[in-house]
Amino acid sequence: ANANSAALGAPIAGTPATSEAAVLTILYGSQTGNAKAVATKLKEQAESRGLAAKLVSMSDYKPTALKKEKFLTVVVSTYGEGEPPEDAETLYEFLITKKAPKLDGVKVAVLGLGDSSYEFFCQTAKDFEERLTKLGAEVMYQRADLDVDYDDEAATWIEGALNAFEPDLKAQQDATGGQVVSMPFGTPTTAASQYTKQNPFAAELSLVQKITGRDSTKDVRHVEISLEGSDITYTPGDSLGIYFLNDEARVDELLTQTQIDPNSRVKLGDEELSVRDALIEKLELTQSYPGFVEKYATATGTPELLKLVEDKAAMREYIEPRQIFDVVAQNPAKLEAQTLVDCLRKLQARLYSIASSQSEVEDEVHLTIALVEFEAFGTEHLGGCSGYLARRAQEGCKVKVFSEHNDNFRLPVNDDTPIIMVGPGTGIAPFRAFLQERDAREATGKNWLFFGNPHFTQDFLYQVEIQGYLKSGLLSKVDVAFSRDQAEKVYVQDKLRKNSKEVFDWLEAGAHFYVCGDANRMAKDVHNALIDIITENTGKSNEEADQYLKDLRSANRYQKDVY
Ligand code: 2AM
Repeated sequence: ANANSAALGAPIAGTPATSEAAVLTILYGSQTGNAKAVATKLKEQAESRGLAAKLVSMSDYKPTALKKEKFLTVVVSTYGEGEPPEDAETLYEFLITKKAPKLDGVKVAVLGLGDSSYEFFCQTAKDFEERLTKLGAEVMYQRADLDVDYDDEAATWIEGALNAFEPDLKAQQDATGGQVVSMPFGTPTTAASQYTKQNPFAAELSLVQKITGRDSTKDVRHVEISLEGSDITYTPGDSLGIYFLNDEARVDELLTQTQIDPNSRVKLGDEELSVRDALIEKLELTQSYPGFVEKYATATGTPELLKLVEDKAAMREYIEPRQIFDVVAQNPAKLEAQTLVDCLRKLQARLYSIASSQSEVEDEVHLTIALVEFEAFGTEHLGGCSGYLARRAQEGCKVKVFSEHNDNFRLPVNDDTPIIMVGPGTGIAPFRAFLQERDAREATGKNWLFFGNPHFTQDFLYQVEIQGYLKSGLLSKVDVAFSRDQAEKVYVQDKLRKNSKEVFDWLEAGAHFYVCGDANRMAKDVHNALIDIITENTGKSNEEADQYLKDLRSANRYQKDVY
């Protein structure tokens, strides 16, 4: 629940209501809402010091307004292979065009959010800082690149940055009459819950049901969780964060490999607990990342691991197939309990796109989760959260959850607006939520679903529901791509291309276009199919088609929830 106090309403294109200079402008570019949440905290902290602050999404920001800024902070995440989040793209590119203004006299500070298990960690933040300074801006406070476990460091950075900005900002404010600008921000879409990422709700896990067939190559689970007893609400398009427990058997092996007494007490922040409990409940042990290898290498003095620290490419290759469990198992060494704990980072909640609408399921929340399962070093490996839910958790047990709002993935406000949904694999999840919602609202807008998976008989997720919606007329059209049911692969983008004219007609009629699922290949291929569809139907060039899609995006009519 982080989007509540942020600027959800009218675009405020960079022109403050009162004095231009005496405002701290906070620009954020956020894919999943994390950067937005941190930016919102920065604004609140600034205002609690009596500093005027303005929070603006980069997607609502007129790039030419930059030249009017005096005090600027940028909070931006990095996504995929070092790319900016979508809402940051336009500004990001503008900064290296000839139109970008001189920024002499502008004071900036940049905060990056990222995931150090990716190669281009916080690249977008680095680029923003570099581009802004090239234009003449002066760095007021040192950039920080925050990893997934960012809460504490974000708070420290905010404090440091505000200390740096405060004297000049106060002086300007006094010089210009001392008004504190308060912007009329839009109303939040969902009420804030007392349960958050930091304070999750212990919810009952009601159902975990396999929905792929016996002979499927995949194990996909339909999961139902009860929110009864909490004040958690969600909107279709939102995600649910889940904390999971690590595999006890593997934790015990790890304790043996490091010769640590399971009952040793360790400190984690303000908490004291047994090392075994810490490893099961509180620390990341599946997703490996360079920071761990580096700390573990130093703590154990393992030469082969120390070599990796110098060689980024080798490090990537090493980490890729290994969970943290594997790194330890292959490099066993006697350690103090606290030393091991200090090598690890806090377990991060996993976020899943919600597959239900509260207008249909009330205080339940449904998810569609693929079990991450692979063979490595002669043993079966499971993903942290999906392995917990599919294999270890019992129905009826409690799981800690919170809802995460995502205003970048929303049904049209207008119920008669048509929508096109492209959701292969577990990408179907938010569209099940959309359909439930539109059904409950008796929305009259047409709904078109593109779904894909390997085999019709094994992998048609929610087949009965989808066919029911077709019959009732809620779904106007469904196109399926069962990739391996014939000699040639068929994917959702092929189905889009096959329906080129009609897809284009829907877009021209005002349809919103949604994509959910794999970011690396599928979403890119779907994007390219859209480009082709536009060029084919209009005679536009590729560049013009690209602009057509950019315009769709600015109008919030092209939205992605990809991972
Ligand atoms: P495949 O595994 O048979 O190649 C959900 O994972 C579905 O998405 C599967 O049918 C999978 O096909 C398909 N898929 C794989 N790569 C894709 C891509 N680049 N674009 C669209 N769908 C893809």
